[in-house]
Amino acid sequence: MILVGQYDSPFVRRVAISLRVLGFAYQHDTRSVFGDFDSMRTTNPLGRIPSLTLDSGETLIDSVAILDWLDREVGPDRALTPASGAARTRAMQLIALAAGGVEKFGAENYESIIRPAEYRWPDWIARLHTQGLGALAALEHEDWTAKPRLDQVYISTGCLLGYLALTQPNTLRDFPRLSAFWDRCAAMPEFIATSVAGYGVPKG
Ligand SMILES: N[C@@H](CCC(=O)N[C@@H](CS)C(=O)NCC(=O)O)C(=O)O
Repeated sequence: MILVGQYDSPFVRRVAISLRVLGFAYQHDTRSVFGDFDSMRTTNPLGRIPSLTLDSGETLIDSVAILDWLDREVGPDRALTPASGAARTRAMQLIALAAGGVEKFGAENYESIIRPAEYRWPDWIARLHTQGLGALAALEHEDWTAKPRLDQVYISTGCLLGYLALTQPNTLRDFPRLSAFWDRCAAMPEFIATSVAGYGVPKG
């Protein structure tokens, strides 16, 4: 299997950590969505990451679809998200908050880092930040010490927090439970193996 995309993308990172937790070996293709845009579009028509090329040669795109495939591949007993019922509904809601937070803080970072300064719209950037904070506030209510192993709620939330630690660490200061959870994640082998020294945008 080949995982395409750099680990500064929390969507790539949550796939990488899921692969590791589930015991899948993979190669890592570190082409950049920005620096290697034309090449990336030959892997994913949307020109974004992550993609996962399976041993069959088929390429899956989008972390949601990839994580769904991984869970089905290992079966319900080992899946990282409950297969059905209220437990699945609840997990999917928390994962949606985590992924939505990544989308909003990610868009904020793109708007404030990539967009040329003269074209930036402060009100829009503030709106994106408020939306991201909404996800953090909702997730802060959860008990982040309850589960003994990494599941998809923990992995996706940990990747959101890791992204914030990398790009805007001060944002985490007002969320003590999430900060403590991030400290735990950052010490786990799966997170250490997928850590990056700096934020790769616009290069990565
Ligand atoms: N819904 C997608 C979102 C993927 C995504 O937004 N990836 C970002 C990196 S974090 C990307 O490729 N951005 C470059 C672009 O969209 O031009 C997923 O879950 O995989």
